[in-house]
Amino acid sequence: MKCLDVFLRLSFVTLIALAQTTHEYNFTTGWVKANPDGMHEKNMIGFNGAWPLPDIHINKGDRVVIRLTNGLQNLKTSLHFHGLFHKVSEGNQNEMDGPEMVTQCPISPGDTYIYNFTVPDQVGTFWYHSHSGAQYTDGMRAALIIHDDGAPFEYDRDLTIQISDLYHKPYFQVMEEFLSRYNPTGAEPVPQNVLLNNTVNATINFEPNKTYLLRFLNVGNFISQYIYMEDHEFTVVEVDGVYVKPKTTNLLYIATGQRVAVLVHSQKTSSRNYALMQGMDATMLDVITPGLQLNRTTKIEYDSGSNDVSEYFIDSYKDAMNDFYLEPLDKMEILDDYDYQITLDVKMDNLGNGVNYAFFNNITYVAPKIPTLSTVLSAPEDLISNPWIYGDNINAFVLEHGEVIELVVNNYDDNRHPFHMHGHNFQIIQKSQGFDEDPVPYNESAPIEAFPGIPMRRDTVVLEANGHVVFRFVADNPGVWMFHCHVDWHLEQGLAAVFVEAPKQLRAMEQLSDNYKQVCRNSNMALKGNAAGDFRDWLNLENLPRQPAPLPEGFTLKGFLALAVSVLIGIWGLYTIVQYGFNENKQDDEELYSKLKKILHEAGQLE
Ligand SMILES: *[C@@H]1O[C@H](CO)[C@@H](O)[C@H](O)[C@H]1NC(C)=O
Ligand SMILES: *[C@@H]1O[C@H](CO)[C@@H](O)[C@H](O)[C@H]1NC(C)=O
Ligand SMILES: *[C@@H]1O[C@H](CO)[C@@H](O)[C@H](O)[C@H]1NC(C)=O
Ligand SMILES: *[C@@H]1O[C@H](CO)[C@@H](O)[C@H](O)[C@H]1NC(C)=O
Ligand SMILES: *[C@@H]1O[C@H](CO)[C@@H](O)[C@H](O)[C@H]1NC(C)=O
Ligand SMILES: *[C@@H]1O[C@H](CO)[C@@H](O)[C@H](O)[C@H]1NC(C)=O
Ligand SMILES: *[C@@H]1O[C@H](CO)[C@@H](O)[C@H](O)[C@H]1NC(C)=O
Ligand SMILES: *[C@@H]1O[C@H](CO)[C@@H](O)[C@H](O)[C@H]1NC(C)=O
Ligand SMILES: [Cu+2]
Repeated sequence: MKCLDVFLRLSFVTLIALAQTTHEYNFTTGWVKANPDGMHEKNMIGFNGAWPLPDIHINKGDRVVIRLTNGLQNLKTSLHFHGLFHKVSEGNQNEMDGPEMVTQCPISPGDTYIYNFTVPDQVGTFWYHSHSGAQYTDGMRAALIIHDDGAPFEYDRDLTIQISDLYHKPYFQVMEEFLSRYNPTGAEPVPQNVLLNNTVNATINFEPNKTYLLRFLNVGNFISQYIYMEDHEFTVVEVDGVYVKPKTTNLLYIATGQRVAVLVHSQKTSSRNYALMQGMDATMLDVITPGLQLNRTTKIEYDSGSNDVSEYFIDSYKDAMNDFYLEPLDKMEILDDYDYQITLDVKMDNLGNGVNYAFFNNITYVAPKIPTLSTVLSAPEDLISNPWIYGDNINAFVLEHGEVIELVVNNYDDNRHPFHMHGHNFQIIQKSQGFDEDPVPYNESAPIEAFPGIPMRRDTVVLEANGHVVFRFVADNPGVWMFHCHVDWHLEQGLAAVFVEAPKQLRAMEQLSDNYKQVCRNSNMALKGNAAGDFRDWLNLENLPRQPAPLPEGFTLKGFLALAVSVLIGIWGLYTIVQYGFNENKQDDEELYSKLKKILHEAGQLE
């Protein structure tokens, strides 16, 4: 990795003499052997032969140029800059956002995509990661820190700390086993470990009587983590790139995609070491596999001579800081009412192939034939605001420029989901607790809590089990922006929507680069057309890629298979299960189900 610092001309747009530094990187992806937890060697996705990937440190106003060459032999790739706005009104381009099939074509093996953008108005803790499949699970991710000379707090040292989960198998294999009819309940893969800074034996050095800025980022795929430290208090000062009124706490809860920066004042004098703890949110696990270590200890080293630290436990996780009660330092008030309300109901269920999918409003996201951005930029003027052309299975919503959007997300699932919005952060105006039994959707006539006068804003927010959240934001950033669960397994199950924001304004300002077009050509994707790739009949979605058909009426696969399996084990033993179609190659689904049904009829278990 090399970084060229090039001073560009004075900015004549703002008429202020601003020296802009360009940080230039040439990265080639490739598999790198690693053993992150000391228990299992596996291939991780590195850049230029090295893993972990480098953190990127820049200053407010700088330019970043990354030439990303795909050196993986048979996988496509992409890079997303999590939390950045890429405002076209500031000279940026929507095509720099990264998610494949949304704002770019996937980068084919051997091809290069140039990410080239500035960060005019954002500071704080961000990160970058692949946005192709669940690829970043295998390490294609690192921090992106935008330093700010004018930060509203002081500290002696600044440390970036990634936390993540680790799967021993390659991500595509874990995904195949997960999205399978042999996993009809959709039980998420249980990670083998959690890491801190991509290892299990990081040491953090502290000097006495100093103030540290610790930037925690959860760059994992799935599991949320609690963070706490023996005999040290956290003062939260920044969350997802938003400065907040300082708030002290002993316990942080950080879901995947989220960032929390805290000030920690070290002990006045000290001759011993302390424990920094990571705790898995075990409520997200369907099963706690034997031997799974839920807590991990990292040494805060004051005195390198003294012994290792021992685990340090707290009584309960109940008192974790609740981001709903944070307040942005800029005191931006709640957006007055809304112009357009969008409600998304989250549900998990099986489709006819027996696989468990995730749904917003009964629709599971299936990527279109060409990136949605290509559709926006090639559509006939009179159809550009018609959500139909973007496909009826990507949950497309067209937002008019300047509208206040209210986004209601109701959870009809009993797991937590950290929802992430591209291109924006949003005000959190309602955030319910979790519920064990019946889902509690948002009731506009009876909000569970008074709206906050100065709501917290961030780009990734946890939706609690069976609960709801309500967000507001202004559609002032023309672009195609994805809204999705940041549990990558859930994203792969289809838990995503796409906001086509101010398409007319976008088209007036966005010019697809030659590089964008080249990458599309090399992945055999047309540059014009609707979601089905049709540019003759724009309303025809016949060739749209689709999810499998639903299960027949009254037929819940989950219950059915559970019953079938238990009955079969009871009657014929495990051998029979193998005989009766749990043999991927020999049976198609219809056959499998009719056989199972027949067996159950005979056993008198099903009328
Ligand atoms: C990156 O690659 C480009 C194009 O191949 C080359 O011109 C440039 O010098 C390289 N930059 C660095 C920092 O290696
Ligand atoms: C932990 O650190 C030791 C000493 O630096 C090193 O030899 C070992 O490989 C590390 N283990 C892991 C799992 O990183
Ligand atoms: C990056 O964008 C700037 C501004 O449009 C342009 O001047 C520069 O040539 C671009 N760099 C690359 C490597 O494309
Ligand atoms: C974590 O790793 C990054 C490099 O990836 C390094 O810059 C940082 O200092 C490390 N953090 C700690 C606390 O050691
Ligand atoms: C700690 O630091 C503060 C400010 O730098 C200083 O005033 C104080 O004397 C220090 N205390 C000790 C015990 O070193
Ligand atoms: C993990 O940490 C939590 C919180 O400190 C504690 O309650 C729990 O007992 C620990 N679990 C294990 C298995 O050590
Ligand atoms: C989803 O499907 C269910 C059952 O068919 C139906 O009751 C419900 O209204 C649908 N929800 C939406 C938002 O379309
Ligand atoms: C919503 O709240 C209003 C006012 O309390 C109540 O009358 C109504 O029944 C509630 N609606 C639902 C669906 O619970
Ligand atoms: Cu989720």
